[in-house]
Amino acid sequence: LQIENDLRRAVENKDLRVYYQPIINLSNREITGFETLVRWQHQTRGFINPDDFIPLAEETGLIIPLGRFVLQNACEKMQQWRSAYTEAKDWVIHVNVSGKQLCQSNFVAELQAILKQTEMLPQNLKLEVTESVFLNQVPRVMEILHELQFLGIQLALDDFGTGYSSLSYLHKLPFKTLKIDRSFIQDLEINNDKLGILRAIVSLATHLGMDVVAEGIETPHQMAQLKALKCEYGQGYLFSKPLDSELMEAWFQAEC
Ligand code: G
Ligand code: G
Ligand code: MN
Ligand code: NA
Repeated sequence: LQIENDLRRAVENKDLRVYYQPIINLSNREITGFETLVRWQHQTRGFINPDDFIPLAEETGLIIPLGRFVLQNACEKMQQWRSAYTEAKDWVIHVNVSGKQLCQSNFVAELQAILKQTEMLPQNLKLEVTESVFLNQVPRVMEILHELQFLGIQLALDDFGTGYSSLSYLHKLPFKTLKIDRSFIQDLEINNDKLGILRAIVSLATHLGMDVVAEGIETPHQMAQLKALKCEYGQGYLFSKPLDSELMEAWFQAEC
């Protein structure tokens, strides 16, 4: 397949860009961290979004070198920012990790090597996984998640509410953070059911001692509604869309 060869070459040549989107404390609008989102800079097709190549990367195993590249870049950038900005002391960098990547036999060892090499503290890294990682190899996934927790790396359950949300496992797993999928934040102004679901999710997470991040906040009204529900953190176009590191730095200097 042409596209597969292109992706293989892109990973080898590092024709990938790492974008960052701020995660905001809704009560004081301070930055608490960033989510890392990869883009593929294709030679003829321009920027390709991850939804259009992560599945292929998973199928072909290219997710392993691709994921390593993203982690390495994210940790390096976070360390640069930490030394450049006083505000950055407690920032946490979020990195998406797919099931195949997580279950790779030397994932934890490679991650530790990256942390060591970049001198990054494990508590400043948060890995985001979706519920789909539990579709197979549940005992193995549990084991790895607990191993990561033991190392002090934080974990977030991403896209909550879209998948196979089994409430029964939530309290057994070492997730520090619940990220509410943006479909629950869209049309919040006009949809009372969504408000009810959101209230229930925030209450559930809070009772389990988890932080909550609302994704896809686009309007001040959505932000106000989330604050009223005591949702503490958010991300979305209202604050900033995902930007490359140079533009993110410019945004930070203008806003903060
Ligand atoms: O903007 P956005 O199109 O960036 O991201 C789409 C999806 O791609 C997100 O749901 C995210 O989980 C996934 N994604 C983005 N970057 C990465 C990455 O570095 N690794 C993995 N595994 N998934 C990613
Ligand atoms: O990993 P995850 O599926 O949560 O990735 C977040 C996705 O949401 C990325 O594709 C990112 O570009 C997108 N996104 C981030 N903020 C907003 C927003 O405010 N509105 C919309 N429509 N998408 C957003
Ligand atoms: Mn995510
Ligand atoms: Na999400």
